[in-house]
Order: sequence, then structure tokens, then C-alpha cells
Amino acid sequence: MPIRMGLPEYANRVGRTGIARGAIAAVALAGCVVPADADDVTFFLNNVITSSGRQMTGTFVWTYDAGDFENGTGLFAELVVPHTSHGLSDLIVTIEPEQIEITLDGSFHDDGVDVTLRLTQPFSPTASALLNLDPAESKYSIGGNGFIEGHYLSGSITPVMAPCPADFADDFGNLGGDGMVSFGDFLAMLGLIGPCPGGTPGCTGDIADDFGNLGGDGMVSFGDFLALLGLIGPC
Ligand SMILES: [Ca+2]
Ligand SMILES: [Ca+2]
Repeated sequence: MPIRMGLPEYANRVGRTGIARGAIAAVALAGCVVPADADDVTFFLNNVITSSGRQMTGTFVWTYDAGDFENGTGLFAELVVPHTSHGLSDLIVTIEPEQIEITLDGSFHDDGVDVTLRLTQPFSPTASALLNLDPAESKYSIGGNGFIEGHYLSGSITPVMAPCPADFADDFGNLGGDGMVSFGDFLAMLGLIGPCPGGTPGCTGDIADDFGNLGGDGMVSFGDFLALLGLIGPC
């Protein structure tokens, strides 16, 4: 049996729904969006493997003025460099959008740290930057019991996932988040199935690994749909 609704009643209902949805979106966005004046992004050393088969780990915070990302400053919160016991307290770390330099504070006869991580493109708040794996670009020379020299087999500098990773489209599947994880995001993800550009993890739609665990793996695939389903609702 058809539902009969007078035009004023219909408009009223649509209006109220619209206002309610707007309010939800506004609340959700307040949780998603960061202040416009100063901003920071946390990055981590993602799968940085030395030619000796060890993993270098660390996270740093990049703080910048809005609209001036490349002139920000970076500070490591944690850092583990293989082949040395030296940590953040005595390492000198210089972070630039296209390279990270790590050296040892002071000069020692048989002890030293000289690490250069050069990137193929500047790191950004939304995408991973791959390590330049050319041994002449990204390399290390670390002393302790004799000097160990080498280069890197893999790695990238990856931004820590946005607070609402599954919201990257509006209700119609147009890219750009709207504060809700809903059908539109699902729709957009369908159009993004496949490898990320350059294989870089964390591209739009790549929010999880094959098993639905959060954290991109360089592919938009079944696991990302699985993760999205678990995140449906306001951000
Ligand atoms: Ca959305
Ligand atoms: Ca994925």
C-alpha cells in the first residue's frame, strides 16, 4: 500500500533528516579535522631493512604551519638503529622531507654512526615515500666492534593512519571524506581495487592488509573491504 504524504509533511521530514545528518557529520568532522594553524603528522620507518638483514625502526613527528608542510621540523619519538646500542639520547638526527641523516654526537676512534636515508620523493601527510635503494644514496656505516657498512633492501617513510581511514568519499562515492563511513566509501573503494601507485602502501582505499588488519599493504583488495565494513558509522 503506497504511503501518502502531503508535500509540507514530506519537506519537513526530509528537512529534519537533513539537519540531523548535517549535525552528525559536523560532530564527526570535528573529531576528524585538525586545527588549521599548526599541524603535525606522525611518520614511521616502514619495513626499513638493512643489507645485513636487520630492521631499523622508529617514529617521528613532523610539525608544520598550515600550507607550509615542507618547511616543518621533525623530531623522533623512538629510534632503533641496528648494529649500535646508541639511542636518541646521543644520536644527532636531521629530518628533511627528502632525507634523514643520523650521526653520533662526538667523535670516537672506533665508534660511530653515519646513516643516510634518502627518499625517492618527499614524504607527505597522505602518502608513503619510498626509500631510494641505490647503495650510493641510502647507506650506513656503523662502528662498534669494527665498522659495518651497507645499504638498504626496502623501506618507506609512512604517515600513521589518519584518524578516520575508511572515510575517503561522500555518500555518492566521490573522493573526499564526509565524516561518515558509509556506502559511498564502499562504492569508491570498488573503483580503487588494485595495486597502489608505485606499490606505495597507504594510498586512498588501502587501509588494511589482506586480513583486514588496519595499515595499508600497497593493494586495495578484499581485506580493505573487510576493514571498511568494521568501521561503518560516523568517524
Ligand atoms: Ca564517507
Ligand atoms: Ca590493502
